[in-house]
Amino acid sequence: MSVPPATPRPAVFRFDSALVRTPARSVVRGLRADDRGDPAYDGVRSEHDAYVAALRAAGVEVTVLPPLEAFPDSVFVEDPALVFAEGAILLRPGAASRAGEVAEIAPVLRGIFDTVLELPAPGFADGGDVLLTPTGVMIGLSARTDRVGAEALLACLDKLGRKGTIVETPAGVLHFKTDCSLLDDESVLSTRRLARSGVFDGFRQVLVPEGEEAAANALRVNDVVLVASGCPRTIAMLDGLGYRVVPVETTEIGRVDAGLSCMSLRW
Ligand code: CIR
Repeated sequence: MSVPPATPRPAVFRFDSALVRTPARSVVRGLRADDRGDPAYDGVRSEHDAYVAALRAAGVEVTVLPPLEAFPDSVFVEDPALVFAEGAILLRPGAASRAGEVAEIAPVLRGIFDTVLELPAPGFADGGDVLLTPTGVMIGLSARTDRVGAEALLACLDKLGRKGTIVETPAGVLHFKTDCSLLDDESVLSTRRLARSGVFDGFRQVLVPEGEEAAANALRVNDVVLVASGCPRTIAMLDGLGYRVVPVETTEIGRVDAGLSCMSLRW
């Protein structure tokens, strides 16, 4: 009997589909580490619209879910679930006010994926702490993702045929991916404080310039890299390295700690 050749997985930054959620008016009361004032709702909406347009321009079919007023942070769909081409995992967000977002996104994911796993209690894990790389899935421990949650997530990933490793997030950093993103098959964009931990040894490391730490949460989607438009030195650096950079404004949504990965689920 001949064994069919294994189908190689496409590059981890190749996506056909994405889910996003329209920001609720309550987004102005979203969680934040430092209070720099509430975001203006209209500004959040137009930044979100531009983000969706950038994903579509990158070749992704984007499904827009309706706003959830009861959940101010529900625009950040990356945190309550993880998705891969082979299935989804419903997570347990570490912020109490966000726990109910899982029940809201669960039926949507069950309608899309044949396999939907559930992270078991009692641990917690946020999708913002999970970085998919060509060599495996990194899970950062943080104030939102605890060791019990991370270990339960390793078991879920194993069921999907994915290998995970548990790493540390620098103290005071919201999520692991607040400080990093994948640029291509061998390169990561990282803050200096995260790279210093050695977590990316083995990768080509591109460091964001001092003062532009917010740029580290970029988003590689197909042939382009979405980067916060308020970080011109990072944009120039990536441009100089040959990446096709698409600047996306995050001024208002950034007041509630948005990055570019956290506003979509992609597969
Ligand atoms: C929160 O604190 O949960 C939201 N205000 C921001 C979440 C950002 N998510 C992410 O980076 N994955």
